[in-house]
Amino acid sequence: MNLRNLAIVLLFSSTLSGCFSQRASNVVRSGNPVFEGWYADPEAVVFREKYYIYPTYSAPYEKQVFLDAFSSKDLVNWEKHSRIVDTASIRWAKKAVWAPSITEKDGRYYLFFGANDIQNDQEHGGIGVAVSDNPEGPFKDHLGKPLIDKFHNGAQPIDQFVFKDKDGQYYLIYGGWRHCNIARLNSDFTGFLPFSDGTVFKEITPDKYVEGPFMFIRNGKYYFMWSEGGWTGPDYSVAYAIADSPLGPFKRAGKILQQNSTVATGAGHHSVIHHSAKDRWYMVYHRRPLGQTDRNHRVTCIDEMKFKGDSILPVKITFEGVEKDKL
Ligand code: FUB
Repeated sequence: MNLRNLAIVLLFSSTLSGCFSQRASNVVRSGNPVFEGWYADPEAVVFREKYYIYPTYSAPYEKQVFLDAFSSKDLVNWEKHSRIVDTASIRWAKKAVWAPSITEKDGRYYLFFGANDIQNDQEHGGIGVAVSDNPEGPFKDHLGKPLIDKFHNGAQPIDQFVFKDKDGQYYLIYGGWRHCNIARLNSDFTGFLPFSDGTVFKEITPDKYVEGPFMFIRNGKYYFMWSEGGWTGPDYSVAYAIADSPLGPFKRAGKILQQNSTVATGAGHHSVIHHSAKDRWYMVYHRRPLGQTDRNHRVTCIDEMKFKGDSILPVKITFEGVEKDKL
């Protein structure tokens, strides 16, 4: 185990007589960040009894030409899987390979990503999809071209999240530039199925939305989460809404992840994992270490996420991270 990740928690307990005694208990925790390197936009998932994190390699756009992944059996010890996909195999992607989102379908793994940071419909790029038989790659281009290469409803085609609904329908929820769309994926992820009113891209943008959408279901309700503020600055943060349908409407319930002046700034672009057997929830996100201003100095962290009734409580960001939690 990496010594950096060993946080020794000293528990002080008082005796009945009022005297203090010191009881040392070794609690192994992940530490934050959970692995070394500048990595942002982490998507955490569980595949084959292992936790995986798929982050953006945080660097100048021209150097963002590959994705690494990380796996762990316990949230504490992480193994790096280098270059699970790169622009040599995704020929249309030239730079800014961002914000992976992955799902398993029929034994294959589909990795959605943004590339090229297109600024208008004349530029080439957008959201692509790569496929592999192994969550650790290597991934190959599924289409040989982007899946979404145009702006719809004002949404820049970046920051995709692939969501599987209760009925088995897969959706792509995505969008930068303060607009968020949802679209129904077809069965082989080569395109989209229109909604009953004939539209393909439905806008579901909540108040203050900027980018980085994420969705999960709990107790039958749809929790929609997103990033607010600017990712290059300290105010980047995460808020959420709850609805009865993946299409919303989503009324902003409040902020649940943000900077802490004693821990880190720019905490945002997150994902959530649920250890269902223990009903533990984890927020996996990036943040900027205190005193750092380089926009790319973003590191991947995990802290526990708790609920009160249906509401999500504000997440306490820590240096210690989370306790060892085997699947
Ligand atoms: O990492 C590149 C971009 O930064 C992402 O697409 C945004 O969400 C922001 O985190």
